[in-house]
Amino acid sequence: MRQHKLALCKEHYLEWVPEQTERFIRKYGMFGHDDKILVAVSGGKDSLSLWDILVRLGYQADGLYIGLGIDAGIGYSSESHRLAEKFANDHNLKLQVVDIEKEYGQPIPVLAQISHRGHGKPCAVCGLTKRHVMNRIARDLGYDVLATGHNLDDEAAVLFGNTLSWSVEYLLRQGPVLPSADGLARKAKPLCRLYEREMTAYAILRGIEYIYEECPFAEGSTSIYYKEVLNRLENDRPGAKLTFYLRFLEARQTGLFAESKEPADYLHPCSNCGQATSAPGLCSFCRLIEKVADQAPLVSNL
Ligand code: Q46
Ligand code: ZN
Repeated sequence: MRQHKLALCKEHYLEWVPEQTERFIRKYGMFGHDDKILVAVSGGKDSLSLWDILVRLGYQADGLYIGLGIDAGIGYSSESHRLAEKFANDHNLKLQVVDIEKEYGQPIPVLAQISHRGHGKPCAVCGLTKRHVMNRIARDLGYDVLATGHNLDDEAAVLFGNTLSWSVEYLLRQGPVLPSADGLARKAKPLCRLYEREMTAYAILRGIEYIYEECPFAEGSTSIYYKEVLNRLENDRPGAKLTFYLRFLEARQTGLFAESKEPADYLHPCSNCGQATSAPGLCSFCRLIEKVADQAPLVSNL
């Protein structure tokens, strides 16, 4: 690990990653051993490794798998579901499963087609749906905190995008932990300071079976492009990515965006599901589902 000027053998590496994670959990006040944690698992290396690490650290962590219904010729969702179930069974852990098609009538690609009238990628609708479901399950089943496997590369790419456009509203919401607000669970990203490469090494060394393929719709995305740009920078200046992220957190803490509105100032509960939304009335997810219901007769032709 050039950025830390550190080289470890397998045995010590597998101790180092959980130790670092525990340090970040405490440093950012993410959760404690009495909290009930729901880990969002996609079947990928980061989320399964996070679940593995939390359990090894003695936290009470259940998993949540959301079946998106994305096949794209490679059976992406069914394979990721199989791996999430396998991990849960092998470790005797509880996995909550939500199947979008069963719950909302259509899989993500169809919901997206309805929403976009057939144009564009499904990612916006997918992200919106995942956020809604994660919040709903965490709240309805009494979890204190929702943990996601975002690593440093993910966080730095989002930060890079938000900084390029100076999206203060989004910058304000980015951090290792987001406190709970009305209808929204507390969110934590315990891997936010670990490089993607470090997480891949952890998953492989721990023998975790995970889905190697990215979601087929991720191809060509802006976030992958930003990750490539940041990797070039990191290659020339080891540690650049980490410094970029950490300096942002420091700047935020010292009130760089102090004059901006705090999110709590402009959030209202959705009149249907109760989750926080920026506009009065229905949240974006409930508006989407309303639209899907209106167009139900047309859907069978898609
Ligand atoms: S948003 Fe888009 Fe991802 Fe959903 S459709 Fe696939 S790439 S899974 S993180
Ligand atoms: Zn709603």
